[in-house]
Amino acid sequence: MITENKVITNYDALVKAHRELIEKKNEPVAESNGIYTRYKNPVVTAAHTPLSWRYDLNPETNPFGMERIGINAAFNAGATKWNGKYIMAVRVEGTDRKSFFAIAESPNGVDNFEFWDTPCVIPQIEGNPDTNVYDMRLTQHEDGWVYGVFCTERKDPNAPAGDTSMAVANAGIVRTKDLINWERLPDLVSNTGQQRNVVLHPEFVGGKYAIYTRPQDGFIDVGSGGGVGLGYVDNMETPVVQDERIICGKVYHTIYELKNGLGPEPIKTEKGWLHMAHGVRNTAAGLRYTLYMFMTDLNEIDKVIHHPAGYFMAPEGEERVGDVSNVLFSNGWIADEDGTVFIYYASSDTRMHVAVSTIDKLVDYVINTPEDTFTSAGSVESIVKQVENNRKFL
Ligand code: M1P
Repeated sequence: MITENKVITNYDALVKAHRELIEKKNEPVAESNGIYTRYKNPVVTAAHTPLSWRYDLNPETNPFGMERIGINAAFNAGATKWNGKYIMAVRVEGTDRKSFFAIAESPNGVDNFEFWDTPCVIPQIEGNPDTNVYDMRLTQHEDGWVYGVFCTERKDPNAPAGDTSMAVANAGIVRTKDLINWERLPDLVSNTGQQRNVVLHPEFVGGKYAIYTRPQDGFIDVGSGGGVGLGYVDNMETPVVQDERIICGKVYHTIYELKNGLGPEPIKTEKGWLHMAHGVRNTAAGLRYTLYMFMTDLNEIDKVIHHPAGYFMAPEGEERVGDVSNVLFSNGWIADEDGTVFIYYASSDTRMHVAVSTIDKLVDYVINTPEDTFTSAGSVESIVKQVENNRKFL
């Protein structure tokens, strides 16, 4: 079982397959709606994680060349451009159900994503360790730090004896200057219940940090909470949210009727702040998560000025199936200097994909797509109006 180079026997084959996967060229698929272009292959999967995370390479302690630490999924990644590279802070989930963060980088944003050597080491809050962490949003703030805001999950201290599933979700916060050394700050303090999908705005607003929230009554159900909220924090060392209010709420019979949550940090454009969020509706087959967009005013960031009807992206084909099927979720995108936007999205809580658009296209989409009228008659009216306008072009 011992090869000449003294590593497990199947190592060379594993390395070859791993390199082929990472270096596989990605290509755009035929554009369907003119708004964005999906790429064919997932950009990061569990199989992209380094072999050294998974295999003990010592033939004496691993004579059968077995995988020792299993990785289940790689999804819900934050993203940013860093030293000219396209960076994702990926939510990697082990077979032990625990998620953690790991940085993967690509030279071009669409393929060749390779994980850094080791996962991110996130310092713990003394006396209150995280049980599980996930869905980091990266924000390069104008204060000079890169912040990572993520969900920290712990067992609910009020769970009745014997209940081993009740949990509490809140926003954990770290910051870094190199994406390697992370400083842990206190968890967010808000007065509106549990929090998930919390995102830091990249600029100061009136001298304060602005933070998008998603208050919820329970761990899964948002209850009377819910909606994309916005509040303000004086300093990140004592992150107490003030003046939190909902700027984009749940609405009956929409794709965000059950819950919603902001995706990545917003992109600043000449026309306003571009936002992407996920909306959740109920169906006979369970929850369906799709992505939608809206725009807020450049100065009054709590004012939604454009909100196209319906979803922007929904699960298609193989994206529809995974650990939690019928889910698209995005918490990372990168806007390049030339206006190209790389939209990183996860499908069904399993793997990462990319779709590419431009700021001009997304702004046009957000401003010129008809808004929701919230009734079937209103939807028909929007179509009839477009047909009438089209007559002179036919
Ligand atoms: O399973 C779908 C998503 O569910 C949660 O999102 P939300 O709080 O909006 O329901 C998160 O756990 C997310 O990670 C997951 O992708």
